[in-house]
Amino acid sequence: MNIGTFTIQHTDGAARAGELLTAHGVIPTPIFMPVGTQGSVKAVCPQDLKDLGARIILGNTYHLYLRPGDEMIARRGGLHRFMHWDRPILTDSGGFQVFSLSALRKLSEDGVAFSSHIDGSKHFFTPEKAISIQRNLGSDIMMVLDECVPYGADYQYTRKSLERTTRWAARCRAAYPQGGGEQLLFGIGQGGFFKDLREESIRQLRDIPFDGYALGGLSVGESKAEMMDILYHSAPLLPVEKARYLMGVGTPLDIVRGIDAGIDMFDCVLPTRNARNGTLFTSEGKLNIKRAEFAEDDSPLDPQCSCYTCRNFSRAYLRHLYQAREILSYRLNTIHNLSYFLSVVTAARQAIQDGAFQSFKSQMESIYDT
Ligand code: PRF
Ligand code: ZN
Repeated sequence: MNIGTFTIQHTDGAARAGELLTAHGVIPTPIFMPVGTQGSVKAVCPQDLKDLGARIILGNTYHLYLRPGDEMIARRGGLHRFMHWDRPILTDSGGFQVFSLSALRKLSEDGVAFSSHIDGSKHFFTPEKAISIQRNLGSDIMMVLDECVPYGADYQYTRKSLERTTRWAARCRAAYPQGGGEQLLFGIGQGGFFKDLREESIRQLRDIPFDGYALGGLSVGESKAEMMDILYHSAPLLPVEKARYLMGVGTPLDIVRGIDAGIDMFDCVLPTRNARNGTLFTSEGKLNIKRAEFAEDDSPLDPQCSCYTCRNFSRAYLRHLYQAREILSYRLNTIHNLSYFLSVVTAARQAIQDGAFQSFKSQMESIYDT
């Protein structure tokens, strides 16, 4: 089979169990992608990620371009070799990070000018530049440069913005024509919180041949109800035969609902970031390891979990590490949270195969309320 081939093996309602073929191997879907912004999934080694069963990780164009530089990484054989990770990598295009991290950004038809959050130096991203950086990084899946419209943007602004995002997507595709190499390129739908604009964005993007299609602009400050409304409205409009990716989402329940809406791929900093502040996701819900009630609790963090952390350490020990600000706290907590998020998508995949996805979803809704 060719790189880029997406096959759907089972469906259960709108939920799909499939496989996406990339240059560094097959990704089973639904999938959760741990975030490795700067060429490292914080607090864990590539070997840990393999032991956890991670199949693909995410890297960021914006960060790696600024430091250490995409050309520096290219001279070392690309991001896989540089960070010693031989499974697939997806890179975000930089657009979203420019808007969330950099100061003094200025948008024009040609691209976005911004200053570095590290040293204030000035830079300019165009769609072509975003592709050239991701080519240097050598990611398996590249994302088009887009504008993630801020929450609360009005109708006119959102319409103008999504049209420009489509033109940028076409320029990204032209800079890297389909079949131009071993890397895949995904389009990104925007349109804010207006259903007709979401429809328009996807309709325009569908005319450009991408290897997969993402929904951007969600989880940007809106209520859960608003996000779900747009998600369930938009996901079915994405091409059915291509991989679908919900960017930067979300909680375990958001992911399960995303799968229910027909999404295949997810990424979020939640498991890794929350691990470092002591918030742990378990088969019994969310738990904060700081709490006094765990001071002498000798039970495993999650009795249902078979990760390295849960097999070997008590809640009392994990609380102690957290209180003492030991580096190992970050590592053990991250191993568990990633293991949990990966187990959720694995269980969802199995439930889809078994035709039991709705009962799986109900079970998740009984554990988590958001
Ligand atoms: N666009 C890009 N990356 C993203 C987003 C987006 O809209 C989001 C929104 N949740 C997260 N990451 N390029
Ligand atoms: Zn665990």
